[in-house]
Amino acid sequence: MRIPGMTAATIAAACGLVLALFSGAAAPAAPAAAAPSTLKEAAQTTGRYFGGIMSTNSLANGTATSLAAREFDMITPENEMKWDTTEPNQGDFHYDRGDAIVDWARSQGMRVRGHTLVWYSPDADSQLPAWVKQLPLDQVRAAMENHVTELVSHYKGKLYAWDVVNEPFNDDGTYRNSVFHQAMGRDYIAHALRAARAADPDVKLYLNDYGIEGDNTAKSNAMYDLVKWLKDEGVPLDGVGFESHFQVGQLPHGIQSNMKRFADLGVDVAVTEYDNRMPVTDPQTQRPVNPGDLNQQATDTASVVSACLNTARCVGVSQWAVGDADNWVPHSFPGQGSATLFDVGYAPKPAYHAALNALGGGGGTQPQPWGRWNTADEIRGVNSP
Ligand code: 9MR
Repeated sequence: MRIPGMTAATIAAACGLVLALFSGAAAPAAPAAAAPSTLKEAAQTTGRYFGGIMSTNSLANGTATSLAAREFDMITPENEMKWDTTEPNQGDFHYDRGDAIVDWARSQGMRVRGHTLVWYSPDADSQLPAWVKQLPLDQVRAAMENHVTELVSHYKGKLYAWDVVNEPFNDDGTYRNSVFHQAMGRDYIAHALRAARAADPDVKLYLNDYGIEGDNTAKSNAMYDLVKWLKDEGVPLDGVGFESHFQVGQLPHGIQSNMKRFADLGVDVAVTEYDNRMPVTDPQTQRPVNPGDLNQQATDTASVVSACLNTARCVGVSQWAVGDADNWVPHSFPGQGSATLFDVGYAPKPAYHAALNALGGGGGTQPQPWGRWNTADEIRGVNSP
């Protein structure tokens, strides 16, 4: 029978293909690879990382460091690279705390996000030393560029990324009235990025902020306009970090579409400081919590991870803790806590399994019996990594 449009050669080729497929199907099946059972391994199968933070305190806690090394492949120093630690007095640089975290992370084969070079927050503990805030305005640019140059040079070749400018915006999308903005207007951001690039040609340069995770809010639009302006001006900028400090059941609208519109400007995007808080009665144990909140936290976490997975230029997700025991939320939001993937005893919570499953992994340590409140010691006994 003649098949219209097919020559003898194409028929022969098609038969060969059928034979090849058939013989392939008959060959012994390769053993199925087990699903990765840690966050970092699961993330790696998608070409991404899963990260957390490390602090000087947690570095001395073997449970925290072994859990972090097992689950994370990206580390952000929590406070140890901030201006008050690294240059408490002008020209007086200190790297010991940051170095200890970088050396530990690298010895575990983890990468490091540097955090953060230029940050002013109106909160009292914004970690910008008084001497910077008190400089005559015509000296601010030189001091800022010197700080950036010194830190980026010190860590040159050792970091994956730097949060060069942190939290430049107020919630209404106006620029924060920092000494940097007073001295240079929004140009301070371009100057900081250029100084960072001059000091290390390879490290990824990020802007990082909270409240910019939703699509089309005043603040996310302000960041979008800033990124567009910087790209149009040819200023070096590689990525935007969405901090993602959330409350259970209240994810901002349009996380994924927001990631995509930033990525379409030609930058990487990342979830840099994820946590998801809920009401807790006791700040010490961060219990009791409503089991419904834990399940909602798991659902929210899967949504955040999936938004990243569905965005080609989303490079990874980091949570702002090793676990609940070292997370900032109970200190800053009285009555709130239990915001991370691991409880105060570093046992995995439903949100951990939700993240692992969303990344295509499985297994891992089983969830705790959340119907009753285990003590931290019980959990440690059951789950020490
Ligand atoms: O977790 C950090 C906390 O220990 C510090 O006291 C605080 C200082 O302002 O900074 C916290 O980390 C912040 C991060 O550096 C930037 N984004 C918001 C984080 C939580 O406040």
